[in-house]
Amino acid sequence: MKILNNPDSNTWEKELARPVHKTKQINKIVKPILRKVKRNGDKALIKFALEYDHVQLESLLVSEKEIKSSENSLSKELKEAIQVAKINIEKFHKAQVSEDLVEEVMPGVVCKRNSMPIQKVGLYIPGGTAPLFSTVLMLGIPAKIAGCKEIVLCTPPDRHGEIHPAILYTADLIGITKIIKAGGAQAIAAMTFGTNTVPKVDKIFGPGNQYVTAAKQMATKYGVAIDMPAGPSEVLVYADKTAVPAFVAADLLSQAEHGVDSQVVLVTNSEKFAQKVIKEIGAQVEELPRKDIAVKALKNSRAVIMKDQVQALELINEYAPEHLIISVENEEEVVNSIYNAGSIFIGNFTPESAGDYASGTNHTLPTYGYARNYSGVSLDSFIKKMTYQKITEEGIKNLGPTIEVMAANELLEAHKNAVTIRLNYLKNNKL
Ligand code: HSO
Ligand code: ZN
Repeated sequence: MKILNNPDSNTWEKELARPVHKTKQINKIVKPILRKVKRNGDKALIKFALEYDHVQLESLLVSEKEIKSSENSLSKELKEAIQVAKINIEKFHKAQVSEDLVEEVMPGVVCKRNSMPIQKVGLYIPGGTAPLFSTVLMLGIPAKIAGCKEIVLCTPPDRHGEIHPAILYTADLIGITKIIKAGGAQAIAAMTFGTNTVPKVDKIFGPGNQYVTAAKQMATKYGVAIDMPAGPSEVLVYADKTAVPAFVAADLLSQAEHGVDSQVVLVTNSEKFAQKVIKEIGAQVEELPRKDIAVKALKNSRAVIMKDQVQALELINEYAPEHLIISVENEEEVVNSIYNAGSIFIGNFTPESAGDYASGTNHTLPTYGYARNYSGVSLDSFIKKMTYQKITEEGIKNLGPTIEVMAANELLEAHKNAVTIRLNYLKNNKL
């Protein structure tokens, strides 16, 4: 972990740059995958499963029997933990349901706004080295609360053609039954274009590797929405001497273990504290099963010593971390000064893992500095707002002249006429 000592603000961008991806090369691989799935549907998915997941699939759709038997493969302890997490995530996301609104803006002119669920959504759950069943909760629960009509979940099979039982159990627990054995860019393509087995969806959610991310970007060209441009996990910890170095080290490592391209950052006002954290990281990382990944991620990572608090906060807001842990004496003042972060974790006893799994907030958050202009996934991500209006005779008399003047001045006579014809009718009682 490189130490930066009071870096000048014009070096921040360069010194804290996230690892870059070779998007051109990736797009070159992903484009033909989309094309093949569009053309050959299920057949292409089965072929890609053989090529990338090394399995000959009999069926793309996970059977009811497979779903039900997942329960027997999990410990009671894990099932109970998933249930507790589910309850908390449900509580926090149900609290996000907002009232429809109605406003009579002038006599006889009533405007309304309602929430409507996005009808068909696709959830992508990556396979690979960690079975992210927690992401099934984070995406499936708000989709259910929103009332999405069709929810399809795509996740890659293992070499035996099986899906991790915790993913199946969690999906079943929240009532998702359409689970497809498809991973990578081909899964995104299937949900974009539709195949015999996979429905075409309106919006695609979920994390994934660079190929998945590239495919999601391409999906937007075909009228499919996506949750956000996703990148590798990251955390920034802002800590002073009131923080516990071992806790800070553990939090930094918790994101470093996600992937070699993850980035973790410590910002602190004391070099002595930074040294203590670095020493702790050295000790704790040795014990981790994913040590190799974490060590590589730490190479992209920085400890920034910032004596001046105003500058430190400026740096944090400019970096716009996906996760921000604030463990300082004047926590309230600091929390209130942050305007760019995906999700904030406050105090010594709030590890980021809490939000990753079970406290209730969503863990699908903007990375790569997108916290400047994107929110994390929430109930709103599964909803669109529709507006309505009803104008009475009195209403059109009240509002009509305003519309007529505006339309005439935009030189749009037909617009004006749509009002004038009605006002004349009301005046003369005939057309
Ligand atoms: N920190 C990850 C979410 C996650 N962590 C899932 C563990 N499991 C993305 O923000
Ligand atoms: Zn995590």
